[in-house]
Amino acid sequence: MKTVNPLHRFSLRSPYASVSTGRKGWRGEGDSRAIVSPVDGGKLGEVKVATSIDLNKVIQSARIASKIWMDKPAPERGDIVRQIGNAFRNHKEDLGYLISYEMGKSLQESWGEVQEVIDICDFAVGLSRQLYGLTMHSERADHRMYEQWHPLGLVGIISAFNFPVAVWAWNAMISLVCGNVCIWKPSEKTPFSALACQHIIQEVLEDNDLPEGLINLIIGDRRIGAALASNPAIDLISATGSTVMGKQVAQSVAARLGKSLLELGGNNAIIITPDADLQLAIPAIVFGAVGTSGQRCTSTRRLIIHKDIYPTVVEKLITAYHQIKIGSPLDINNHMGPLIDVHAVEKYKSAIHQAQLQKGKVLTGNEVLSGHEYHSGCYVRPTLIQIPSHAPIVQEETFAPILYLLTYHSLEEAIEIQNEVKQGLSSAIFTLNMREAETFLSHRGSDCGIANVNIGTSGAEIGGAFGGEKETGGGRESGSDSWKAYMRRQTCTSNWSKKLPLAQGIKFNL
Ligand code: UN1
Repeated sequence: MKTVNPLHRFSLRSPYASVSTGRKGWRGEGDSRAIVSPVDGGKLGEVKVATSIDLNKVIQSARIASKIWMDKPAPERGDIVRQIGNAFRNHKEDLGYLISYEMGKSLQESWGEVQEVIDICDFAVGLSRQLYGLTMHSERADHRMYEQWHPLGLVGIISAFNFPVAVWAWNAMISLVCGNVCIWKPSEKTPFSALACQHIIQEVLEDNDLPEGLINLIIGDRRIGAALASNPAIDLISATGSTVMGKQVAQSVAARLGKSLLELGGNNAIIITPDADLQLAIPAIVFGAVGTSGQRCTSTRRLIIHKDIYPTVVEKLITAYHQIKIGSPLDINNHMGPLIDVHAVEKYKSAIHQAQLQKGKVLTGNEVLSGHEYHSGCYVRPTLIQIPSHAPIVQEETFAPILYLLTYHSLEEAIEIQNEVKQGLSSAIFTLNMREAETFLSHRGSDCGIANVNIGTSGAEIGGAFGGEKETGGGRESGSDSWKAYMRRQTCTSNWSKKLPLAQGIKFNL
């Protein structure tokens, strides 16, 4: 099957991407890179990557835009984001196709991803009228004390291939209403989805006569990400990706005492207790483990099953796994598309091999698919592995549809297994037993940033704060009060009395 290149819907052919100038496109002066779809091996086009000179130019124009943008009242900024949300509404279908073709997730999931962009725009619009600070009662008479939130300035956004547009939007849209200008470094594996976003936004920027440097793109590899992180002009670096990358970014930003917001790896588990409703649990597990071909940071990687129901759960899971349709993500009937590239396939193979060396038993899967439909070499079969919980490979996050099946005897033991990994992003329990559910949600329960009951580990709504603890990096993006990370807090005390009383009752008489 040869797919029509979805780029054509955006008239973003390769010459456009490499030679166009101005805010419509991208002006890298570095080497050209060919971008190949994992769906069918077709070439999406070529992009020129950025040099450090390009980065400096982008920062210069962002600085100019920043002054103009900060001066706009927040609700006016919100109105621009409202228009951006509408532009994404108009392009939901097309952009979904492009995401699926460029990175391989199913169309349903790609449309869900664009919906996430639209949702965060709506959230940010409301937020633009709710950037509240507190007021405090001063201990001094006729003094007013309060806090207010100011824009930071320039926000650098480093995003990963698995959510090529949504995670950028979480950061960019909140950042914009907060009064910041953004510089986005998307994954070098998915530059066309990023270019399409710039293209979609373009008409809004033009209609509103906004400066060129308001929403910027910089395409490049890790070196550009590192240059962005170390640049003191960038007030906040929000980075999503591997823990290895996050540690480098964190150190580089900390070295200049800058601000960073990290959303890194997960090693998410679901606990299945004897009181679980398996009608809910099985589809949630399968979606969590095979959705986005196991390449979400929230993907379910470990299943912690009570020993009494283990045989039943395993049987149901194997039956469900045999029903998964694998193939082009542009075919709406398929559940699961390819992995991002052949390197990811190697990591899938290697993890399964290591699991087998560590007393793991493959129950289904462990196959790289071949044949015409799969000729890109990136399609694999989702895999279930029965393995002891302490096996070292279980502690690793492998970005692939591999689910480790572990057993437990008591809820305390299940929670201990759940928490013993280095990562702390998402977690879930399936139970209809209130005590089990509440224990899991209590401070003695899950140590993750996200804890769900009777819902899988992936597919969070934008309204909550998204992120996790430990090696997941500690940052929170998206909803709730995550916006505070994109602003600076100022505590103000104003004296309207005729005296100068000092705090803490200190006397200082001249
Ligand atoms: C990610 O994988 O980096 O909760 C983000 C989810 C999505 C976002 C995942 N809403 O699975």
